[in-house]
Amino acid sequence: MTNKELADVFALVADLLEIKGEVIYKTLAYRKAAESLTGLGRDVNDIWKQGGMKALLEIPGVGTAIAEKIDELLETGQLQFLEKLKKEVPAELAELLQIPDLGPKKVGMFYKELGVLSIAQLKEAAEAGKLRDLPGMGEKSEAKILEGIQSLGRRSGRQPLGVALRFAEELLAALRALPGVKAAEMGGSLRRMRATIGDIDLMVAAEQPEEVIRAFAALPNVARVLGQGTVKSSVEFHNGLRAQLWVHRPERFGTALQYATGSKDHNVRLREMALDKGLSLSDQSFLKEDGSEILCATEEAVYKTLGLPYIPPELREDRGEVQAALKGQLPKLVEVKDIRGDLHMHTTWSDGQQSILEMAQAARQRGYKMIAITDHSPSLGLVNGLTPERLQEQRKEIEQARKKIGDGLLILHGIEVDIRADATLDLPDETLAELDIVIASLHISMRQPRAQVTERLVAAMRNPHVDIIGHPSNRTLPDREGADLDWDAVLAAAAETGTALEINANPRRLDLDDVQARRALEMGIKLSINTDAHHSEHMDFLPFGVATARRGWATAKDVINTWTPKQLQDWLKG
Ligand code: DGT
Ligand code: CA
Ligand code: ZN
Repeated sequence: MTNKELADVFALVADLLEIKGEVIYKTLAYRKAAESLTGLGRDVNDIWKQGGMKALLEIPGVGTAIAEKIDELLETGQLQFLEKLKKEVPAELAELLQIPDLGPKKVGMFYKELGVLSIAQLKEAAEAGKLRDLPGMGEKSEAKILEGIQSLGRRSGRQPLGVALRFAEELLAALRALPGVKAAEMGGSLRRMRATIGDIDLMVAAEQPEEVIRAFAALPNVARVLGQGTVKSSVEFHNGLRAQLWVHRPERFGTALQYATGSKDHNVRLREMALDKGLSLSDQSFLKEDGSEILCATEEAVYKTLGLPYIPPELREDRGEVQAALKGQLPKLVEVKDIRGDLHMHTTWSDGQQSILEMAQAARQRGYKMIAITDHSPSLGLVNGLTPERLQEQRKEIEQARKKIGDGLLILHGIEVDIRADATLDLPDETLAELDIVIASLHISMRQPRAQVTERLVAAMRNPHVDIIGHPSNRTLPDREGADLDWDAVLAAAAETGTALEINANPRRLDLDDVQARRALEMGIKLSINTDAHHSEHMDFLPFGVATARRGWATAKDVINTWTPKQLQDWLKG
């Protein structure tokens, strides 16, 4: 069994236990084990063969009970505990948990009351109006389930950028360490920093491709080889990700990397330009009409041959970048080093994990000049939201942190105020007026009809105290769609009120997305790239937000986080 298959068994156990009605904490160990196995860099089979039970216990998140179960699974391919559980709770039911917003309690109830065993049966029951009369249900929740089932049909099978990028970096490090490897880079959507990734494309420059191909297939976390040629290999890893590797000779690496980076539409555009010059562009070279080749070792050389300046990968989507390059009008894109501060973060005052001082110290260590502490407002039932009274208390702690940190870091006292379902904000105006910075965000009732949910954002922007809209669509990657917003109306209101729109850098969000960010910039709207850190380590999310802004053609001056503290404070006052 692969790591992924083991992880799937434990995830199934957890799901079935929950449907059966076990308390959550009993299922947590299984969830943790599943997560740990998925992220593990080594093959569990090897660990088990070399060190047995004792070695299994050294895997993070694996205790005695789980280690025994892994041992049994690897020994027999079966788990008695799961087989018994399946007799009590049909395993098919776990599939129903994929429906967004449908929890195990309801799944269990639909089974017991109506005998529903599959998504198809649930759909039938919902369409026949049989769910609405069950306890805790109604017409609305029945409609929501139908909607959820429809959204399942749209699932992409893609991975969030953050997951794939971290993994690909490890692969590159392994490839670069191989003898004879002159260069190793990622290509494809990963290099273009798309928000989600279909598969990982890797490019290596080496004289001896066979050796690289062989070593790649033998990497410890490869689950199976899907295809292998002399210069190309395609594999699936234990975590379920797939990767393609191409090996090219160093003198052809430029054309190869350019080709594999794409996008396909960008490549088509370049190929047309080449043809106009009597050249045929491939991943190998430019082929002249007389049969001779122009070789490019670098991408710069590829673009130069076409009479173009270098085009950054994030722009290569055929959204006008080639035309802009021809006119010498490519934007000078914002970079990570331009960012002077993070303006959205949480502390132990609400659902964050560290104190104000700890977050401030971490920010200073990163060389930031400014941060904003923006905990949640009260209406989010699940967190310890800040009432006006607690905000007063928090102000004192902010003052103390300012004294300890000194002048090098501007600490703004802010809030992430919830936009309620009725379009009002979750704190009174006089409270918001006292704060240095206000982010307003949608968290609840985001499935309201378009006009209603749009009006909530517009109303928030019309409030004179609101400076930024946080994660505007409230999507989560890879597959939970955001609110059904009328973007024309949202952007018009942002432009009119001078409200900045956030690009939330959390790789599960990347919200605004690149397309809306570009539209916003064309309308003169400012962007704010923030990590929404709930722990200082989350400040590491910044590059994902910057990449999304770059894909939206943002320059440094478009992003309020690149401004000086003085500029930012003037803007906040204005
Ligand atoms: P993904 O994997 O779905 O996230 O998206 P990409 O962009 O990584 O696409 P993928 O993996 O299918 O192909 C990698 C690159 O190979 C792509 O960005 C451009 C290049 N490519 C693939 N198919 C074609 C093609 O038919 N024509 C040209 N010119 N390039 C292609
Ligand atoms: Ca790809
Ligand atoms: Zn937040």
